[in-house]
Amino acid sequence: KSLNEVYFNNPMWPGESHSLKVEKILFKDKSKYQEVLVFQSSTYGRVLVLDGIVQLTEKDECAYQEMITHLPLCSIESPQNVLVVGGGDGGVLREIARHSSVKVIDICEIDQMVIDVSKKYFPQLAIGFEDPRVHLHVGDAIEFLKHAPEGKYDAIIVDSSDPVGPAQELVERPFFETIARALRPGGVLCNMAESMWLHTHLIQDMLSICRDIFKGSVRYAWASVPTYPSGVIGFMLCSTEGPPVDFVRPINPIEKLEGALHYRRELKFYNSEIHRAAFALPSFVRREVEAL
Ligand code: AAT
Repeated sequence: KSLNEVYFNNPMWPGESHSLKVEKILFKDKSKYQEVLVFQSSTYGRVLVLDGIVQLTEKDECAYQEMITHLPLCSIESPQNVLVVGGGDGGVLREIARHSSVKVIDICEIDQMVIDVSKKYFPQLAIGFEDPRVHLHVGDAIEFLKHAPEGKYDAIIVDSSDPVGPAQELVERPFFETIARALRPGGVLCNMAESMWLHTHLIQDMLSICRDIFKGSVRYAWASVPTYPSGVIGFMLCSTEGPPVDFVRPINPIEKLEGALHYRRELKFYNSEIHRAAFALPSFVRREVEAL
């Protein structure tokens, strides 16, 4: 294979690649769903890679996990029932657990190998599984949501991989319809929503589907995550019809929640100012979002 074929052939970001120096391969195996790799990098700590795509590094996982969790949970008053789709590393669970109002944390991850690998190599993320409010379901989230009780959840967080492989259907209309059904009126969804530099069309498609289905509000936010393609990641926030949700001004600020800032470990990235700032969009993105 030529270097071009090796480095620049991912359909999600053709023609570019980001590299990290490998100190040591710690784990490599093929699960039923994907290739799972863990390596020690020289500058970002340990790295989890699925099918050749970086899912997290020890150094910058805080930015992604804290944002995808607290953007939705701080936007509603006392969230109680929360569902995580994907997220088998446990990092999002760790963040949800900071919210003492939460009573039930369901998680549906398709790949048992991701969970096992995280428990072994990323204990500071997998600690999320130790919270007694967590109920783990290993299976396809598409099926799980089809059978979820109507109106059960206050918030659903979709921490899924890119839409190639097992996450393909997680960006399609029927999936969003089952999410809306599983949320209570005025419930919120936060969905991983790719890079504004690379995936304009994918983001526009998700936005127009969600504007159709979620009759409350739909907003796009973003944050810097250096090891994701182009160095940023987006989040789509949606609410169902019901008590109105103003995502831009957190009604349930993390700074006022008892113990939340320090629960098991200090918050590293998220605060209320970052929350509000995440919704400020560059002009080209604003035009694309408004053009719909
Ligand atoms: N918090 C780490 C970030 C991730 S991990 C995404 C997880 O979603 C993986 O563990 C994968 O196994 C799981 N997953 C994929 N498809 C499904 C499905 N159909 N049902 C349940 N779980 C699923 C995401 C990083 C984003 C990277 C951005 N480039």
